[in-house]
Amino acid sequence: MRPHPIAGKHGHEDGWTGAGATPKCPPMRTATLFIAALLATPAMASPGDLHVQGYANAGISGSAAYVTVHNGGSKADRLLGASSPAASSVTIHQASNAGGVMRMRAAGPQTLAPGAMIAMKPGGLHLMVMGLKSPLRPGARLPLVLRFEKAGLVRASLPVLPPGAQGPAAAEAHHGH
Ligand SMILES: [Cu+2]
Repeated sequence: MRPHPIAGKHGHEDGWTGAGATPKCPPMRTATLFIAALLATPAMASPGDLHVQGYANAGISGSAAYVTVHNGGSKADRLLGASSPAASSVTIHQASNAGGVMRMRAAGPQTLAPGAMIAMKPGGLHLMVMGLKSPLRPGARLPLVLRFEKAGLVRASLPVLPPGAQGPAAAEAHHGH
């Protein structure tokens, strides 16, 4: 996916439509992931070593979610992708500021060494949530499924914060297992 410049701030807040940035994610694949998520048992996902926290921004048709994943186990893992039953697609994105112009692009799998952490934050790594089936209001929760190479599917429920809010410390994700 080619970089798409976003003038000024990173525009994931209310009103952002995602025009021109439709990810290549066939509906079939999303459906398959969702079904897999429903069938996964806690034993299959074995998320015990992966600790997920985070939050999502409020949004109308699209939003951004920010999670931190700490690997408390002794084996490396990789975050391969994500999905949500509340959205048509969730893509790992990387934002960067080049000469005052905020850009973002699809990021590949994120390696997670033992003891290490994937730390998403505004202006950096984030999850692009597109095609919300209903608007995300502050106070609601966004169901999220993270797909790992070794641990499999790890579910979380992210609190939805007002646009522009930051503060994963005040918004611990509740594991959905
Ligand atoms: Cu993005």
